Amino acid sequence: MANVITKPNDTVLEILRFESLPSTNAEAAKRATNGAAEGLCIVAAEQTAGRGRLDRRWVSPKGAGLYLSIILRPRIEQRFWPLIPLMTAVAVNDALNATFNVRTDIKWPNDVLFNEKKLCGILAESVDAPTGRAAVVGIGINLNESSFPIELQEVATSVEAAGVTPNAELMLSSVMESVFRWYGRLHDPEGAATMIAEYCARSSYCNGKTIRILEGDESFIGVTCGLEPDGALRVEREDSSLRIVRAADVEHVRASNN
Ligand code: BT5
Repeated sequence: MANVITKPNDTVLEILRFESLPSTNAEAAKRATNGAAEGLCIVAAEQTAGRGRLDRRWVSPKGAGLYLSIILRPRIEQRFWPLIPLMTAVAVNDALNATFNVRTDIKWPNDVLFNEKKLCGILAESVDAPTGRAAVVGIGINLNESSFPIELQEVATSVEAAGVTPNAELMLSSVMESVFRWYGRLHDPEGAATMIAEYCARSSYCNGKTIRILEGDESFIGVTCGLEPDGALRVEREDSSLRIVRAADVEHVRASNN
């Protein structure tokens, strides 16, 4: 695939709103398959089957969160497509900071955390359509915690809990503006390297963090030492060997010096 064909400056953004959907990602993927253009954004007030990674569930009650999915048709090399969810996490991080003064961390690969709890989850999926390959980027941002089930209370947080009166419309426009600004930068000649640097400037997980990595049935502890050019996490194990982690869950291991 060619490096960069055009910069996506002229993308037309369109928002389609639904009262209820099983999943905005599923709806966006269906429309991408049917040829929907880049820039279409599906928003639902609730999701009845919100999806996380690895078929996990995203709790999406009515009025408690912003649930949206954006169709992208990236003109970057295929090997850099894994940077799209990382780019989205940077964009959400910046939108929360600029519009609401909420400062967040990014847990690799793409959980947006406030006070070490998850405020936003991101799910990027690729869709092979007759009109070419598309990416669907799903973003779930908790606005309040009024309907959190008990199992989320310790691990999740919300914009409201961060001290801000949540305004879903302002959040939506701010997130979309930020996503397309960073998406444009990803298409710059040095866009992939810029993305890695900007991600690491916002994520405490990139360097020097002791973490447990859960990769399928395997689990090991190591210290992070940067990202590969495609966003994979470099982890040094206790025996000093280096592991490149591409698809895994990560947990912070609290050590006295970390
Ligand atoms: C994610 O998966 O974090 C990706 C979530 C993406 C959700 C958006 S909403 C719009 C779009 N449409 C969809 O159908 N999905 C996307 P993962 O890293 O696998 O995390 C899932 C885990 O997060 C679950 O197993 C729970 O432990 C936890 N979780 C579920 N709902 C949550 C919530 N509302 N807030 C915080 N954590 C949650």
